Amino acid sequence: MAVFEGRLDRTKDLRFAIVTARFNDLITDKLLNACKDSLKRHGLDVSDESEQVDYAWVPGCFDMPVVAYRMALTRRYDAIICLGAVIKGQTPHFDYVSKKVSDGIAQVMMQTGVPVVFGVLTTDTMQQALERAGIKENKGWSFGMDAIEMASLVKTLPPLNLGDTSSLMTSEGKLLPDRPSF
Ligand code: INI
Repeated sequence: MAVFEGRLDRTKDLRFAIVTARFNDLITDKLLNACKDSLKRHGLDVSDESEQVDYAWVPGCFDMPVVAYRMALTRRYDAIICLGAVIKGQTPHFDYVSKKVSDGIAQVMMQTGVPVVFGVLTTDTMQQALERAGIKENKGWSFGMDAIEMASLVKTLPPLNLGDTSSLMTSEGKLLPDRPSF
């Protein structure tokens, strides 16, 4: 029997990209700060000179999947963390944005094999978002830990058996993902 699980205490060789939405930056700045704090306290270098963590900014959550996809295709990162906040307003916009970002991020993960943390708050009110971004708790902290756990878990899984899908591989044996359909 084999049991596979991620570890939180071996972060020296991990690399992450954090993609943050500027929309609702009152919330996303707080998520990012807590996420960086969590990575730092688990031993990662999050400084401006860091070789371990890179940062990308997108206008809003809807724009995240394409940037996460490009980051994943670089094969530079063990996990990607997407941070955003979609807050319900008077129009159905919330539903379009929240569905697209959740579906898009799931697709990026499945089509590239790179873990992508869904660090997007979806709330009815700004108050609920604030409660999850610092007033009661800060989910940014756990999004950082989720990234470490998933990156570490994927590294421990048995090697891929690609069978007759070798046409999907590069000459180095890496999987070539299909184009995403989002
Ligand atoms: N983007 C968000 O990140 N959160 C929101 O709540 C939001 N709402 O409600 O409109 C939002 N919209 C912008 C969208 O993500 C894109 O940036 C924009 O449509 C340009 O592609």
